[in-house]
Amino acid sequence: MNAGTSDYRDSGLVFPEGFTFGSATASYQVEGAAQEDGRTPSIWDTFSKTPGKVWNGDTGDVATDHYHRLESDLDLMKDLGLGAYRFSIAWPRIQPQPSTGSGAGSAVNQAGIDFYSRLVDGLLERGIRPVATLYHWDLPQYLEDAGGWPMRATADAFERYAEVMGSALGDRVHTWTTLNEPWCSAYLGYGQGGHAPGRGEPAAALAAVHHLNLAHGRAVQALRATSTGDPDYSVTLNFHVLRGRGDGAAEAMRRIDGLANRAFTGPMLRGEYPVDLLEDTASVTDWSFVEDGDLATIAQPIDVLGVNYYSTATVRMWDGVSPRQQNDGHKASGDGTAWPGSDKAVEFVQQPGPYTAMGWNIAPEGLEELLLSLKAQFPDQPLMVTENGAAFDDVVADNGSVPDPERLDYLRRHFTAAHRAMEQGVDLRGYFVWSLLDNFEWGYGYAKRFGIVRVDFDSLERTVKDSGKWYALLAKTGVLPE
Ligand code: IFM
Repeated sequence: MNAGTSDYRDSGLVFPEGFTFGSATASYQVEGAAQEDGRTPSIWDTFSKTPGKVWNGDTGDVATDHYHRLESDLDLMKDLGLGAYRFSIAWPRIQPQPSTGSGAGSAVNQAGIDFYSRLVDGLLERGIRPVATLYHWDLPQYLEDAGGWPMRATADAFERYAEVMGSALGDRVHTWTTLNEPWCSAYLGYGQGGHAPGRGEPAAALAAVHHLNLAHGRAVQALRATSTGDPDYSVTLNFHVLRGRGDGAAEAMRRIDGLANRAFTGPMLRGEYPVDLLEDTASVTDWSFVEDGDLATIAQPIDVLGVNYYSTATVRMWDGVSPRQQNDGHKASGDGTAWPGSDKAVEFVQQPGPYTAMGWNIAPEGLEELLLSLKAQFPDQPLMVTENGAAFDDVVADNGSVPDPERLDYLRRHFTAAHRAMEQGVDLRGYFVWSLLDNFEWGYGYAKRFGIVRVDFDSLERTVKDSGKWYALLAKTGVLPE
């Protein structure tokens, strides 16, 4: 027992009865079977097959082959003692073709529904709660061809998709999550261009922000109307925990907090866009895509707010002369910016280490700080850590085991941070480790491994890493292991 050390390396901490220990994945990152059972391309199929967009030309065509290994992956989750599994649904498996224009929306692909129905049933049979995300970035390509998230019609289509999923699985899903990290979808997809669909259009990125927010609100309404069970409703945001440097540090932090965090929490949890965000972006857009009634639609009550946290970011006002630093943790691509309206004002400076294999700094205190800050801002909103984890370059030992002490240490320190926040009154309901499996890490392909279970991408064989064994002990006992 080593409670209370300043480096967050505690053990013996007891998590409350009912605390959810889970793990997470996402459809395009693990499923494979990209052309099977009626699925059509998503923007990530198109993007990953565009030369130069993803390291090594990797694609999600096979990924971890989870689609075909469903039963054994479910058994693996049970062996790990998971209380919940957070997965996402591939929209192009459910509605593979554009609407015929009849007004009824796209035809539903029963094979797609059947796959997720088998997944949900398999989880329930094993005593694992299904936490289903509707959108983890795999937009049907036909919707992007019609303009994508900058278009209001995409939010309309999302509402119809949510109705389909609520009707199909709303009797059994424990928690519905509308969107995963809309920040990435909007700013990396349409502003910076390092994510699909790879567009570098700052005004389109802000329109995408709004239509993703609108899609969230519409989807909560649609899921509520169609789910016959008693699911919880949520959304997952990737919060930016900021540090400031130099003169004007507070201004730099305010600007980035507005774009990264409050652009989503404002409408979703307060029913308004922050005035300073509208001012900061006035040279990029007039926000005329926000229509009467949208904000009320977006601000649907949710049962739990999903929090993804990996590291902090350090910003300062750019002097306009020195080479502008862009260490915001996201693989740059082209001339686009993830920070419309502030790209000429703020720079992201290199942070102190240590770092993970992504180059992200390890800062467990940032998680404690984030959870406390969310409690201060939204006192009645229960929270769930829906992603936390680390990529490291794992080495397989001669005996076939995968010792990954750095990942284990990372997890220990972040669980300690979460526990400390709970001791200070944060209503944290659970924690999902990213990720269950090594998988397709977007622009980095298969080069970055986040799994607590190793996947050999030749044989597709799974091996539980030491961090996975450690996590299984935590999940089964509720006590932070030695
Ligand atoms: O792999 C991603 C995931 O899809 C979304 N959140 C961050 C993870 C690590 O980059």
